[in-house]
Amino acid sequence: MSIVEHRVLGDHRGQLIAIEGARDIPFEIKRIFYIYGAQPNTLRGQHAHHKTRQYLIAVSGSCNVTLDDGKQRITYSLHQPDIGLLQEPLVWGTMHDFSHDCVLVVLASEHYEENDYIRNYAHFQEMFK
Ligand code: T46
Repeated sequence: MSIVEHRVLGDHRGQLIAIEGARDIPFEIKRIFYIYGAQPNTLRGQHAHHKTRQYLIAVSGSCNVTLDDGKQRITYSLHQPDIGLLQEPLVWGTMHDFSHDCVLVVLASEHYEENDYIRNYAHFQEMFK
């Protein structure tokens, strides 16, 4: 779980950020999805993954992400497009406090597979006993 700051390749035309799988983030990218139009008071996520690694970037607007590794819970603020947050497997993630213009892009290490999800927090906690 860590915040990464990316180099901004800007010039008079505007800004550009490039993120390459297995170079700028520690996995090859198999899937990209994004969330937008989330209500400010809504909670997204609220699950962990067995295998999938995720990398989250608020390319527009802002949101908070609370990561819980079974020992500690830390809330990160994603509020600029040049920072991203790595969410490792077996880390419970909750996305919240979305701004109205938030576009949260997620790069994932695996294809979508519902069996990879741990959606019950009690089961998640059991894994650390
Ligand atoms: C995460 C947060 C930020 C797919 O068909 N393919 C996909 O790749 C994904 C991510 C979802 N779906 C389907 C499954 C559900 O029927 O889209 C629907 C909504 O998915 P979910 O309820 O999991 O959405 P969130 O916002 O709670 O969570 C998602 C990701 O699942 C999660 O890994 O970190 O976005």
